Amino acid sequence: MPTSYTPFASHASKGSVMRVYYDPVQKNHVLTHEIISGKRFRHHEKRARIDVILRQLKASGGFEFHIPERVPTEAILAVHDEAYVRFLESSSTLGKDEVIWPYVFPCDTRVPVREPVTRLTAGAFCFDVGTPIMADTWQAASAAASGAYAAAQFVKRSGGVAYALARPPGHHASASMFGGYCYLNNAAIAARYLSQYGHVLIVDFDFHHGNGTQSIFYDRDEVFYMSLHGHPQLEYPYFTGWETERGIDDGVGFNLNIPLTPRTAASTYLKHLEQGLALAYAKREPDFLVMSCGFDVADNDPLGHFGFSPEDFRTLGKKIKALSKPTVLVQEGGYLVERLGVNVEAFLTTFL
Ligand code: OKP
Ligand code: ZN
Repeated sequence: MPTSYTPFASHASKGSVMRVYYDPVQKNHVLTHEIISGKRFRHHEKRARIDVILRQLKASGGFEFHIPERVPTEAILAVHDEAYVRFLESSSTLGKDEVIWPYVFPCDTRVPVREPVTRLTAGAFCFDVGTPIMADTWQAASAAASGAYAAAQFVKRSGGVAYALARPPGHHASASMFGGYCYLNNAAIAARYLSQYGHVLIVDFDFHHGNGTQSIFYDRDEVFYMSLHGHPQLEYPYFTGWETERGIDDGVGFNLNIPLTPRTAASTYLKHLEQGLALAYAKREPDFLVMSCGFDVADNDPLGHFGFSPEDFRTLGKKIKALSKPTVLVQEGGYLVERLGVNVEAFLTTFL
């Protein structure tokens, strides 16, 4: 059982209380900068994102904070390749100022990647240049995955709703690739765990397509992956997220992409969400929901442009709550630090 470290009993609402899974070590992962199309930016995936969410939820009341137990290695290996996980793990021996930051990738080499993958050949496990690995990265990423896993366990045994304050995020990480600020796929780890007990529907509302989650479940039918996102013709991660991507082998029909044009209004977005849910339910009603919660759909987010207000996040939350399924809410993106706390609060409080 996870340990409760701050009950906040005095603020707790009289109604239900939501469990929040978070480990303070998730703040030790500190990213300095990133290069986007040759330009240098302060890194968008700031540790302050965690502070503002925690502060807002603590002030709001109605939340109970738990440090998750360590996720079993088997639960990580149910989603990720062993060599990849071993590589990430080994990065914790980096020195304080060392960083693994791939910039060369083995595309079209016509020769196999030499094993084992080293710090210099980490491009074998990576697909972009915005996702460096530091000494504390593995500890933070595995703690985020632990939160998603603990939330899934709680939801399985209670039938309720829980939130994993996952940072670093996860939906871009595939079985053997880090990228898009993601190392371990937190939502996929939760979904894979729940899929032992029933059918799972992942709803990914992050502004970016969850290429990693799609890839992990692409040839399987136990987990249906559905995503709404900025159209990949114009938006990261560019190579995936088209509506023509429907799954392969046993997974055909269990992958649904809803790419939306720039500046789609929240009201239009929410109609597409309803249509998507109807299609997913027509295929099969799920026993569990896993939500990849990206708050970069918020108005003025530096990396997204769907213009969601706190009220729109409430509408979104109500639609999901109305499905009345055991639900794991997993934090993904959201980079407008000034508004992230209120947006997360607006969304989560609809479930109380
Ligand atoms: C992570 B998550 C935009 C460059 C974006 C990476 C974005 C990663 C997003 N021009 N670089 O919130 O889905
Ligand atoms: Zn995103």
